[in-house]
Amino acid sequence: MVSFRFPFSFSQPSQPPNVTPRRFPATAVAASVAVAATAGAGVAISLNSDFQFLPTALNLLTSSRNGFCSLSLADNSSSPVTESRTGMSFPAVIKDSQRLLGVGVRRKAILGLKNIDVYAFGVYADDDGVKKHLGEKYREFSPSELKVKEELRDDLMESDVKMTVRLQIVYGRLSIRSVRSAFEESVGSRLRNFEGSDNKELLQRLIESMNRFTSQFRDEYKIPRGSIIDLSREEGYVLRTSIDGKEVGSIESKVLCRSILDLYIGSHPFDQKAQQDVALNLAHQTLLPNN
Ligand code: DAO
Ligand code: DAO
Repeated sequence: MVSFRFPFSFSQPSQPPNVTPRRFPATAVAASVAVAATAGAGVAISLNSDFQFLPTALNLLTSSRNGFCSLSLADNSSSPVTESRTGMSFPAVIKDSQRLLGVGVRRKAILGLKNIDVYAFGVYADDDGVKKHLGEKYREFSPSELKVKEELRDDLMESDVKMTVRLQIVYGRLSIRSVRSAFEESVGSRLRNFEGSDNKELLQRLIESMNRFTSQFRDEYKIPRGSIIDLSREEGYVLRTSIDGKEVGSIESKVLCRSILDLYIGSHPFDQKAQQDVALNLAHQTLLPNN
């Protein structure tokens, strides 16, 4: 059997209960869209195309570029990857076939002042699913062309390739209430993607699935530091949520799956560097030959 080297790259900064079901009234959504649109207007987020793929002769290779070090892992490496800022470790493969494409940190400003690290995250995608759904369409491209192709990430987000975003909680005082409102704020701000009359139905569907999703978060759930939350897209656009391996619920919604993935690998991600790592590793995964 031929052993094929799959050069994963992970960037690393140089330093190292009373639930009241909430609803999204149309007015609140409209306000959120307006705020998001205004906030986004003056911000230009550009993809750093200077991110370089590093060939790997060694399992781990470190190199400095633009103030970042990149960690490269060889193909089939089963070594976990540590997110350098938080020290949280992510397995290379989960659920038998979903491979880690990138890790990052979700930070949030409290009271507009201090930024806290809320959780570290890892983005995983099913090996065969990626090759099957994207391989044919993109086979003419080189890895360096492909890694900057936004359409590749878009296609992955639209597809029903099995994926998981694993969150590992860093901030020790998270309440379910703050998770619920952060989720509403984050995904709510993505609703602008569905603005316009053609998309009214889609917008309505997203709002309904957001409501179903947040009604899964019961106040009695505890998510102390170290908790692992898996947000998995399964076949048929089913979003399955689990906390420390225990299933919390599942919801079928293509638009909700897409909107959640958009937070991590869309064009305005929580962690730009993580999104770039995912883009790079996804490009390589797409171009791997079938076994
Ligand atoms: O204590 O009020 C506070 C600050 C909490 C910030 C919460 C951010 C929540 C982010 C979502 C976490 C998803 C698991
Ligand atoms: O970081 O702002 C954000 C959005 C995170 C989405 C979090 C979904 C968390 C699901 C937690 C379930 C807890 C019961």
